[in-house]
Amino acid sequence: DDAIMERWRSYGLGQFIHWGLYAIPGGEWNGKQYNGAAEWIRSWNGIPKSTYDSLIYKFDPIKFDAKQWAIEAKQMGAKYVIFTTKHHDGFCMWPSKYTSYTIKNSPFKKDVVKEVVDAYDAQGIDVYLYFSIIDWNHPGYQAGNAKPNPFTVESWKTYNPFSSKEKKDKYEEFKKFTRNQLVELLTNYPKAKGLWFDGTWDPAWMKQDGFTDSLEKELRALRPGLIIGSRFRADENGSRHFDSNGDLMGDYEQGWERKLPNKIEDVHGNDWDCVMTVPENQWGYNKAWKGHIKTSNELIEMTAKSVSLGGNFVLNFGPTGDGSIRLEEKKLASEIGNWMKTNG
Ligand code: FUL
Repeated sequence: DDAIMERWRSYGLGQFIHWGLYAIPGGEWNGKQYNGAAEWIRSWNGIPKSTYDSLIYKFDPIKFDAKQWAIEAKQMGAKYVIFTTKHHDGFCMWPSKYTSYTIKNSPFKKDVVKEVVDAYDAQGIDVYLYFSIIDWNHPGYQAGNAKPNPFTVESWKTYNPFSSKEKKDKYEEFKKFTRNQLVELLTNYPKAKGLWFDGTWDPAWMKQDGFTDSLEKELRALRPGLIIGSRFRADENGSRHFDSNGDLMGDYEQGWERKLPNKIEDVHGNDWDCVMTVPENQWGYNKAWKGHIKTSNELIEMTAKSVSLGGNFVLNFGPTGDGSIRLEEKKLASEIGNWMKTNG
């Protein structure tokens, strides 16, 4: 729908928020600093599932104030926000009825997604829901989580991610679960304008049997005008964004992660967004935040460049385990906001 995409195109600047259980350790486990992305700590640090999952009993962000977040986002000049409803660890920031691994069973209990949607909407900021297909908590997901060995163009073509019928059946359950959660999100939060997908690079998800095609149709029928990024479906040829004809799948290209296109030709006439971290590769809260920390001038330049190349620039924030936004991020937001007021 053109009018709807026109609105999307007018955003320019957006805010990304990565917030979940991983904000509690903040990149540190048992006193050890961990170098990878903080939201991946369970996977790369080899933390046993049960140990990691028990973070749920510690999730009590008493400083969380969605209204204040939204006010500050508005001051920064953000026209839309993308919020992590569920990251790879599988923890749901809304009370999903399809799993017990949700905010409802944490000491906090409140529906964070609802608070975020309502607060941002009240400020006139459009809300998009980030949703990870990868779900380390769901047993069915694990069933399809293997790569061909050796992993080559040829081996991929004939690869069957399921070594047994049992695994295939389990993965079918996972697909149903994923479908149910997406329908649930769109039903619970009708104000949300779209979905931003992640974690679709798994063999079982990539090896399509038409499932995501029909699911996409179902979601669009449920919510006419819904905006869906290119990372949802995956083409047989292994591309996450373009089908075998070279056409973009979804409404805009989600391919520009932590990098900007250089010139207009790079975007092939497609709509696109660029999602950017402040330090090198940290989306979730990381106490240490090492490496080059981008300045507001750099971020403003990236915003201007994105807009001049016809895209949206989305700056990431990683609130802490108690629900506050770190001072460094607040400072950047207000500096960007000052520039946006006169130039946005
Ligand atoms: C990536 C994820 O693996 C990161 O953790 C982050 O969410 C980023 C936006 O997408 O693919």
